[in-house]
Amino acid sequence: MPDTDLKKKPSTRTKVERPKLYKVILVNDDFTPREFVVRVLKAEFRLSEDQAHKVMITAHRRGVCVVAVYARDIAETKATRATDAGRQAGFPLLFTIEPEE
Ligand code: TYC
Repeated sequence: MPDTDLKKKPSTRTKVERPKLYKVILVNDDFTPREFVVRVLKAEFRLSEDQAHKVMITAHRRGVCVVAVYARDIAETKATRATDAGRQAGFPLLFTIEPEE
């Protein structure tokens, strides 16, 4: 029996990490029109009119609202695109991302 067992099988229990999820957060401001916020939420996050209105009004009243949760690259892309849509229309609309607990 050699000291090193060359026939040892590789572990079949390789750990697979679940990708971390990120929240996309809508931030309130005093300038972006409500209808514009709703339009962006529907277009970028595929929310219904009703869902989009609820998210917009929650951010309006409380300051922020979680829009949706995604893998990091998708959350970053959607937050950037939605923020850019506001900027292109001349509004300070802001979406940020934050890791889930
Ligand atoms: N507070 C804005 C207004 O009164 C509407 C608004 C809601 C803007 C949510 C941004 O994330 C926001 N026109």
